[in-house]
Amino acid sequence: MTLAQAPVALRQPIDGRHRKMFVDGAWVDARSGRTMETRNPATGAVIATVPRGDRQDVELAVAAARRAFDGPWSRYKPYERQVLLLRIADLFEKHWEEISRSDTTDMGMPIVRTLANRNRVIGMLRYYAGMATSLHGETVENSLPGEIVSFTRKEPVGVVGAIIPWNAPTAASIWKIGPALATGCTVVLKPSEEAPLTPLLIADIMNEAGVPPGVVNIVTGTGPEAGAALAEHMGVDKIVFTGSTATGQSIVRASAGNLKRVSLELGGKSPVIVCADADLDRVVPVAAMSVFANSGQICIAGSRLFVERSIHDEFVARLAAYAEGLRIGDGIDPATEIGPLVSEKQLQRVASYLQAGTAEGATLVTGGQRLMEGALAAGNFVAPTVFASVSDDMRIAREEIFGPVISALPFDTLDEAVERANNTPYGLAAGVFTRNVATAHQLSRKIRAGSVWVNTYHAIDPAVPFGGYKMSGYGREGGAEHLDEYLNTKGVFIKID
Ligand code: TXE
Repeated sequence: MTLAQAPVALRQPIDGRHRKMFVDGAWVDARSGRTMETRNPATGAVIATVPRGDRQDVELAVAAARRAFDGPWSRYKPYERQVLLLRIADLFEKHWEEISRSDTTDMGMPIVRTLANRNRVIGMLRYYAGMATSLHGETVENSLPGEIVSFTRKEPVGVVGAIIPWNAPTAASIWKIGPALATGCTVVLKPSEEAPLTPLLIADIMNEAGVPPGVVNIVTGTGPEAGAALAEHMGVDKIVFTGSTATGQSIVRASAGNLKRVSLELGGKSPVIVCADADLDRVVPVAAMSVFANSGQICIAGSRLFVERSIHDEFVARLAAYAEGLRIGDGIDPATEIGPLVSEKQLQRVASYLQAGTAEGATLVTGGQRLMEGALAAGNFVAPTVFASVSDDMRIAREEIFGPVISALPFDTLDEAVERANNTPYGLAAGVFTRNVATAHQLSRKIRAGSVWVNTYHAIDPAVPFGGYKMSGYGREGGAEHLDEYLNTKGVFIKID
């Protein structure tokens, strides 16, 4: 058994504001020499430049990943991969504050939230570490003539291309890199151009932990350049993607060249159903934060809020009061509950939905505008917004906004609520609030979504599969199914008579 190489402490070289990307165990610039800027969305300030990698850089990274996969990494035993993952988890613990600050300054998520994600992310790493030594095939009884032993083997799929969004860079990176390391795959990860800095910090940690060169590569660049090159690449065996449904569709098309495996975690328009018997004191904050957390930039945002008609008006009034009490500002301030949107582009997108809501006849109960007072004017801040009198056919009730906008929709019967909740091309998540255990069971069965939360929201655990129905994607992250996404099953027959 070759022991995992000893940890090295090699910190990423930072030249002024410039960072490099990580390919084949080295910090490099794009072959073209081009760079791109990343900004702090709370202040508008450019905080760093990173390489604008493209097809040539993807080529080099995939080649490095292939060499590592075929070479030294293939000799790592499950136990050694486990040790490595546990070491990475320990280093995440050590560097957690730095990681949290990086996410907050690069994409705006409040520091209270980035810090609080610690156990979830480190828990994922330790879960994958545990799974690394639990991978196994099966012996299978066959009906063939003669004596033939048959069994299955689980083998790593190979080089994994991971394309991630900006709304949760740390968790998204680990949900891709963790299972790859556990199963013996190698990775080329392309962060979002809106938030590339934490994935580069994660490369630093991988390096510090002693991950061999070429096993984890980070190529920064844009979607149409670096992302598309990765999705099309004939040397990539699998693409794992989190992002918009439209980009997911283009990735599926791009993957056809070599029929690489694809798993997709895409957008959502998740329903939250509040029954009249629910405990409103508890439900209002949960329903509000199911959307407003991370300023609505969450794939599982419960943005269609179905409220039983008898409590609708009171619920909406309480929700608006809660929204108005939230502290909005630069996420680096520990008192901030709501940070900015990630970019000017996202701000424009959300603003267009705010206009559409009013234009299509919804009632604006609170919010509805960009915040421009004092220091907020420099950033991309939008007031937490509640629309009432929304009908199912309005754009704000149908399309993913990815902003702090709740559409409240009254309902009369549970059957009607379920039918309307399911009347969407998406199926990522749903929430149900009720004190009736039969209702809880019935609705959690009938809702067509990959996760259903009853009397809670946002519960995500590394041991429980997470992913979409319908146009929210396919494949699961979390649980044993997650590792299967990174494994091929081989059938072996050995004639012994
Ligand atoms: O997403 P994209 P964007 C939704 C959300 C948001 C909208 C647009 O509604 O408002 O998408 O955000 C890379 N080939 N979600 O433009 O384009 C891109 O560089 C290969 C929901 O940021 O999906 C980035 O790394 N890759 C979502 C990643 O894809 C391509 C999270 C995601 O970008 C590519 C993010 C291409 N042709 C946005 N084009 C969620 N489900 O959580 C882009 N990329």
